Amino acid sequence: MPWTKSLLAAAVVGASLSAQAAIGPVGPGDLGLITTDTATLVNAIAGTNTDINDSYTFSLSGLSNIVAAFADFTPPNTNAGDFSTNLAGFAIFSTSSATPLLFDNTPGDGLLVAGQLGAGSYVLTVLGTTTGTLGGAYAGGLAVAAVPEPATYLMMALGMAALGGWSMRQRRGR
Ligand SMILES: [Ca+2]
Repeated sequence: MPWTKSLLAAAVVGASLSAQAAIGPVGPGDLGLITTDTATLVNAIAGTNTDINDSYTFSLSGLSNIVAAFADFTPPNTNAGDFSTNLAGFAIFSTSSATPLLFDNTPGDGLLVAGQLGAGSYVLTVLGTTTGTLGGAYAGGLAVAAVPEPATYLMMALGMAALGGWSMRQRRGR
């Protein structure tokens, strides 16, 4: 493959993949605008039988694919006691509605959601209770990837067609 064609192909692939960045680890609070990022969300809560009701707010500028997961984080026991959590579930709400859009309240098979959300402001809530003598902790992730708009697909298709035509001309010219 001629190097100019390789460069062109690399540019087309590069344009179709947005850079994936990392946020955190961060505790409850405002994550700001997320376009295509993976946020690591963690918290440690002191005391046995302490209710966990943590909120993470974020906003999206357009239709996005969302994957989020949470798990009890249990470090090894120490002489001072143990540290564990009973997570009940988590949910993502629009800030303008009390109805969860994505949620998993069945921790037995793991806590995971996947779906799409449009532009807007959201709050992700984590619920549970600490069960360790020292308290508990959890760790989770929120992965956001922008869904390409139809115009982007059209540009990619035109780019592919241009590449194809260029390649045909090259072969005929030989
Ligand atoms: Ca589940």
